[in-house]
Amino acid sequence: MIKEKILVIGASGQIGVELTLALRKIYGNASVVASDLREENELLKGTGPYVSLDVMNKEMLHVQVIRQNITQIYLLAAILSATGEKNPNLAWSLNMQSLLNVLDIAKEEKIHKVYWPSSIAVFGPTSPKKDCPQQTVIEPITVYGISKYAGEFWCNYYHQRWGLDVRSIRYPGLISYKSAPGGGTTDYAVEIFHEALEEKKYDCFLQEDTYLPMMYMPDAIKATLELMEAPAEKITIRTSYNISGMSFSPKEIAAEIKKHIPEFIISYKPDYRQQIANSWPQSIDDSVARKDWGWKEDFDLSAMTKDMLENL
Ligand code: NAD
Ligand code: AKB
Repeated sequence: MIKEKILVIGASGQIGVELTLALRKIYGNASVVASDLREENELLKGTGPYVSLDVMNKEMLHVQVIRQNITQIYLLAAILSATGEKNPNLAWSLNMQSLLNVLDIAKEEKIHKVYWPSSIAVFGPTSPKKDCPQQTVIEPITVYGISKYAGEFWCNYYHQRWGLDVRSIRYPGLISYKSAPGGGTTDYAVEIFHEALEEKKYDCFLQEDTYLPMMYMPDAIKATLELMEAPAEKITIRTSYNISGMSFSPKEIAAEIKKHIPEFIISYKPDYRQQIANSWPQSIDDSVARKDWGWKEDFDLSAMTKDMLENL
């Protein structure tokens, strides 16, 4: 059996920390190299190798891939929806160039597998709101969504043209307690827990009835590992897979938190992120992922809320 050596780019971010730890459990600490532009996350310290790396510097990235004998790359560096609208040029440049650098090096160095996440942000106001299907009208209105949709087609292109085994998931908004979210529209669903515990109140930047697709981090990690471990012949989607966990509104998550913290109160002050949220579907049809590689979530709103409050 070939010994895999994995490079995680963006390892200090919300997903990167937990994914790196999960990969280290499977492949061994020394076989998973964490990397990021920012400093090593506290939770990663002492658990395995870390290199400081700017994914935009293609030469440096190439050197690391060769020097570390990398066989798989997980690319997580990106600028998310809300921050992207504040600096569209930077978001486009990072989100596209990082992917093109990785795909190019992966092709040249015959990397076995590449993972790159897309997002429900690819969908726009003309996509179906409920149970949004895998293949549908896709007209994103954020620079983040545009970059993700273009990225999906680059992944598909490298697979079709060069045979690169690149795989992807369109994550919903992710909720976690280990590492903080980084500038998304769905971040309210993490902030609300911190504020509920510390202040017993939360001023939400989305309206009470804004339903969005969401997922608890353990499910997102499970989906990522399952997709990456599935036999190649099971992967029929080489753009990016829809996956679904749960769907709720700020009012509903507040009611769930209130079951544990009765004095908790929520108020609403929608800002520019409301328009982004309004453009996305409320729920996702993930039947293709279920059929192809057996996807099934473990957490619903009530199980996730209980686990978040216990762990924070
Ligand atoms: P994050 O912002 O928390 O983490 C991204 C990490 O990338 C950060 O640690 C940052 O320092 C690093 N980074 C930025 N520029 C870099 C560079 N030039 N070189 C190296 N590292 C750099 O983001 P996240 O939430 O962990 O998201 C990871 C991926 O998952 C992204 O592609 C994102 O679009 C996607 N995604 C996330 C969510 C979510 O809810 N968190 C939902 C859908 C898709
Ligand atoms: C965001 O809100 O930008 C992310 C995402 C859904 O991609 N959480």
